[in-house]
Amino acid sequence: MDINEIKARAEDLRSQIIYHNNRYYNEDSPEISDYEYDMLLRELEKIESDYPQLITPDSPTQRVGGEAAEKFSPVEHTVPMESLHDSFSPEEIREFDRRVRENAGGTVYAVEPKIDGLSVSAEYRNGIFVRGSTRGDGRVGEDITDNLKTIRSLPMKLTRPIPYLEVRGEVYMSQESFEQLTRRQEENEEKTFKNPRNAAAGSLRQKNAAITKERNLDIFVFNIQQIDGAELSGHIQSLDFLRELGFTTLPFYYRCENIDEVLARIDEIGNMRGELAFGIDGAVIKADSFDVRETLGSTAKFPRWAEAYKYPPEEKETELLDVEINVGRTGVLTPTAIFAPVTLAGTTVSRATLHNEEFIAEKDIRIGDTVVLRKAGEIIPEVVSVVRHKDGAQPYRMPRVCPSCGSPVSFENGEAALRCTNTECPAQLMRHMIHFVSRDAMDIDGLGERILHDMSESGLIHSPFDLYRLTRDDILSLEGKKDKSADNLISAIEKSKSNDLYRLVFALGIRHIGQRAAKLLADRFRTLDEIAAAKAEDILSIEGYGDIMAQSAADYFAMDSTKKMIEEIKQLGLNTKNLTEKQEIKDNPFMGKTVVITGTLPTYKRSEAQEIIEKLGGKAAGSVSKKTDYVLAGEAAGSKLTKAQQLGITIIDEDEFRRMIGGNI
Ligand code: 0OX
Repeated sequence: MDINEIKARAEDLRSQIIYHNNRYYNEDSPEISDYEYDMLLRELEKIESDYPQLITPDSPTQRVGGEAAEKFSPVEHTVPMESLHDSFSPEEIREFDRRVRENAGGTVYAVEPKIDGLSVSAEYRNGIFVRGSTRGDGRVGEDITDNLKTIRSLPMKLTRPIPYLEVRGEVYMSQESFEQLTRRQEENEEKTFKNPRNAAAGSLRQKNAAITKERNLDIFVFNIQQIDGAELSGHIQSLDFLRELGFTTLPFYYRCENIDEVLARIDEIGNMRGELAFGIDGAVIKADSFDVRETLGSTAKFPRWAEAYKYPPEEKETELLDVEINVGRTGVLTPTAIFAPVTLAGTTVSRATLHNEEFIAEKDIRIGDTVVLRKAGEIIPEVVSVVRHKDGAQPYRMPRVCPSCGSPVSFENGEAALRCTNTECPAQLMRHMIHFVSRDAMDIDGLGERILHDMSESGLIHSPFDLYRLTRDDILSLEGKKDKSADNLISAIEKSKSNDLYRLVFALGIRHIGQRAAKLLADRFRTLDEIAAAKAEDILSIEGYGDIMAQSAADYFAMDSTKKMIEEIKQLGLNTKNLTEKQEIKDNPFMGKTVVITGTLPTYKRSEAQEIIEKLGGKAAGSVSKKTDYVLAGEAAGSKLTKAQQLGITIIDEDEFRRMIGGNI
């Protein structure tokens, strides 16, 4: 390559890296594996080190990592939260050791797993947790105190009132919590996270800490950043000390006398991958002695006393035996690859989703192919590529009829997914039934997939509401059902009639309406009839609702079949009211009034002001019309304010708003 080609390659790498940085740090939705990303960065670093004249000030190699986002207030790190330099081979680790010995003499090393999560800082005064922040770019992070408070494994009070302590740890989501979250998101047709790390990132940087809490995050603490009130001389000693204070430190770490021991431990940790309850993306090797660390110091970006070792993702070849098509609750046909079983990252893999027809065509996947499999984020198996086609194998095409009911299938609204067009499709009914009775929905005990299947086969149920018409004899007519279990089932079904409204709304299985969205609907409109009468714009004014969700809910309730179903629900005696009491409210200027909030208020967040208006019996709407009573306007209020002025609507600012609330809140 001549210098112009090299320059062009560097530019190409830079733009790829910047793009993937954004997908990773800001959108929590990476497109390539960490390993592939590391390889891009490596190649760029190599070019820049061979041709320093090609380094640009905005090159991603010149920055430490993610930039602090604007959602949260900034926290300056007094002690920088440095990142680790990556090694990809034992030779590089030996080089690291050589540099350490040359500059600081011999040292004991600690080798530990590199947890695949997010680095955070937690500060304590007199033993009490006072502030938490993300790493950000290493110098300035984001204040996530409230979010960290929801993590049960982070102590809020230490066993000793150390005057001041700042620790660093890695927040992560366990494999189990990730799988649970993914299952829930899939059931609700919500976007899923690619891997536990992204799920942890997306959950931690939530403005609403209640969401963080639901996500079950955990933390391993691995470093003391600052301390007043204790003297420590080495890493392993400080981990022991942190444990005594009540922290969950790294689950294992090894003391190594020399580099051969270090490499053996790195191998050992590598072999554990896939069997651990948490994801790791490498191992970390650290000089143990704090004196040695001080002697070595840091470069502009990394400490010289620590090094990360990154394992390549495990990949295996196997044969694609078949493609199975499943029909989901909303009729989506999903292709699943069935492989000759292989062991990958500790578990046997024989299935992987092929997503949709587009994915299959892009990789030209055919039955009989030899394919490369790997586990994305160490967990979810995915087809990386096709190695070779079997002789005579034909391109795979998704069926054009539903494999369950034989009805035609079609692509809707330019989506990649194929859907069965038959609303009465038995496979859809099954998925719908399973969702309806599930724990987060109507929570009916004793109705597993098997019995629902039997009920459907014997014609006892054609819709979820047929459950409420079942008699004891109906249930006894099913194979293997005894008196007692029939009684239990009848009473579980009966009990579910008095569920709170949001459960019923969620159970309906409206596209894009998950449990949280269902709860918001029930809280806002209070009865099923009111929800059904709401217009898309009323629904859109609910904080947390976007266009697609609001339109989906409005379309669903506008259907004649839904209207009929609501009558049926009432006839069957299911509760259709929100059972959570609204607070008793005194008469006040917002009672029964419609208020539109626009612009940025000086102190209230929009959601807070909205909540207050609703608590006072008012309605917060999304757009200004003649029916609007007040417009609460803050800074940079735009077209809504102009429209309100044109319509002569009373405009109030935050001060006026506070006066109007008076002693009510
Ligand atoms: C981890 C992890 C991350 C301390 C100073 C530079 C890096 N993800 O598990 N970082 C560090 O060390 C810091 N150790 C770890 N185990």
